[in-house]
Amino acid sequence: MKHVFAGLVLAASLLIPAHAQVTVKDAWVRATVPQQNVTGAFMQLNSAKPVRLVEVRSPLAGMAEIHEMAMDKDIMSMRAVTGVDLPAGKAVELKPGGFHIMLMDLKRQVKEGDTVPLTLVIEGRDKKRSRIEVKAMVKPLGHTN
Ligand SMILES: [Cu+2]
Repeated sequence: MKHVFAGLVLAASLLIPAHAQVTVKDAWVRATVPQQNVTGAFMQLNSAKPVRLVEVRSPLAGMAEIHEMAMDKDIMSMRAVTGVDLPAGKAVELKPGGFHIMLMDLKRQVKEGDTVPLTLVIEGRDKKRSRIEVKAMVKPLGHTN
C-alpha cells in the first residue's frame, strides 16, 4: 500500500510542469442531435514554451482528430493534420472555421450543460510528451464563440 501511494505522488508531481506551461481557456464542445456521431471541440491554448498539440483523446469519442478548415477550390473543407504548433507566449485558438478537434464515433448524444473530458497530448521540442486533462463545456448547436 505504501508503495502504491508513493507512486501516485510521483506521477502527480511529474505532471505539474506540463500544466504550468500550457493553459487552456474556454474549452467547449458543440452539442449534438440524436443520431449525430460527430462534433467539434474548441478552446484557446497558450503555451509558455514552443510546443505542439499532437493528439487528442476523449472517452466519449471512438476517435478524435485535429482538423484544419481550409478553402479548396472555392469550397470550404476540412482535413486532418498531424498537429498544431503552439508558439511561446502566443494564444492559439481552436475555433469553428479554423483548427478544431473533431470528435468522431461518439458513444452518446452530447447535450448542452454536459461536460466532455478531453486529454490533450503536447509534444515539446525535445519530443517529450505530456498530457493535459480538460473538461469542456457543451454549448448549443448555434454557438460560434
Ligand atoms: Cu473537422
